[in-house]
Amino acid sequence: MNLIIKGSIFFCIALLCSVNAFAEEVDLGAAESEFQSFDADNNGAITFEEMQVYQQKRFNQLDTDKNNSLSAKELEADKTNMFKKADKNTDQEVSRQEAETQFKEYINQMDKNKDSVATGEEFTEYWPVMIRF
Ligand SMILES: [Ca+2]
Ligand SMILES: [Ca+2]
Ligand SMILES: [Ca+2]
Repeated sequence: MNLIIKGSIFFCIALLCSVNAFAEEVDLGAAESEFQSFDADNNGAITFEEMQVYQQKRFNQLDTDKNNSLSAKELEADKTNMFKKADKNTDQEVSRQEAETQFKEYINQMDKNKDSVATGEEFTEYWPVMIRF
């Protein structure tokens, strides 16, 4: 009995600590400034098109050898992990198609009320999921 109580207390403390660490680790200020780089027309909402425009622009920046594919080395410059997650066939390369699919998935998951745009609030809420590998 004692052991079970001790065990559950330990579990609760561990849980509390991890929640705290999570909150401290994620910089929501970064989410706000990142939102603005997605929201090209500054209307406070990100459309599917704006998401893909951002994705293509960022892809071009990361693809330094211009072979239309992001290698593991090129992906090191992707500090947000947004592109690293796109490698679905795990060949250590992210193709344009994979990046497009990944960013479609991001906005679908962000857009909780399914009005086809992601607001700043929806974006900030989803931000920690998006940048986590
Ligand atoms: Ca917009
Ligand atoms: Ca490349
Ligand atoms: Ca929405």
